[in-house]
Amino acid sequence: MSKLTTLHEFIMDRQADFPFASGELSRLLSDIAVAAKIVSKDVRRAGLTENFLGNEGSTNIQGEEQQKLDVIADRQFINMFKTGGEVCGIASEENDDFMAFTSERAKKGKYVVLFDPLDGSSNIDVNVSIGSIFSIYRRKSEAGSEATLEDMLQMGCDQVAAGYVLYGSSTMLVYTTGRGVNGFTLDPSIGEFCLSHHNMKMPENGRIYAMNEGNINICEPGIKKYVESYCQQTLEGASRPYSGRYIGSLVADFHRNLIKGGIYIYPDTTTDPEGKLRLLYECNPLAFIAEQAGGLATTGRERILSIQPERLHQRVPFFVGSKTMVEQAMSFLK
Ligand code: AFP
Repeated sequence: MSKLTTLHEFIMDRQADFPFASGELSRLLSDIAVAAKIVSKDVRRAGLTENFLGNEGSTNIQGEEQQKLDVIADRQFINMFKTGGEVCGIASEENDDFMAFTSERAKKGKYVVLFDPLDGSSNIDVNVSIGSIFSIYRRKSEAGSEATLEDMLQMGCDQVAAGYVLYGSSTMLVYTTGRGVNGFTLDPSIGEFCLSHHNMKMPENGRIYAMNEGNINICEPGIKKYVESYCQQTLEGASRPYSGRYIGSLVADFHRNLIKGGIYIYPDTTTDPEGKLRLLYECNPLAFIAEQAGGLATTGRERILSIQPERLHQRVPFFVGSKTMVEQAMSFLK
């Protein structure tokens, strides 16, 4: 029987890749894993207690109804970051503004974290996979001072690490620090994330497309053409038609495509002219992982990781997945 590598061991081994690292990033990643285990425990019990299911009765900055678990997960992650000492400030999809931590210890923290505590939360009540997504940057402001908006509005290519936790048929944590992508499955019997997907690579091509096709007539004609006359075209030898698969939970759709090959599209529409997904909490972290795994992530026209963010809750169109498929989809927009 081969020896299990726990996430903690893996993080410690990888610390040697960064010769001048002081261990803060390693501790931060370990803190995220602990918060993820606590959220996973709550998600797994969601149907059993009224405290976890249903609306919180509030809306977030984007006017979306907050679910009870959205709020619980948000508090859990914030609490972990606030007390860990590595993070000077955070921005969360669930909160209007960013949060600069005020304790002397936190003000010395090197990092900021931007995150979506529970993505796909409209799926919670129906027991469909959901996820948490995080993105870590080195602060721009001086250590010892409070975090600033400039710390939060950094380009995706400056991410130090990014990852997601998928609460699916098992709970998985997938992350990158810019040296490949690795996936860890939570073994509930020992309460540890264990290395299960080493050096993940997204197949260069695939035959799955994921899109909310209810929007097909309100997005630009090139997308309709790509879906109807390319993805759905019957072409022997070209593995078409593709299979349409849409969970409506970005982390789950992305994870499936990462493993099997595929494309996920959330374009701009006449009702959402900037698209629906948020650059800082959803697109940048998944774009970093996609590129590290050999895939591509664009707005349909430009690389996601090269966008200079202007606002915390900025939205962008999102095309992410297998390289050949994303390039093909983009060619319909030209
Ligand atoms: P919710 O968190 O509100 O369920 O939104 C999920 C999400 O941001 C992303 O995870 C999905 O892929 C996408 O939105 C689904 O959006 P549509 O319901 O418009 O297809």
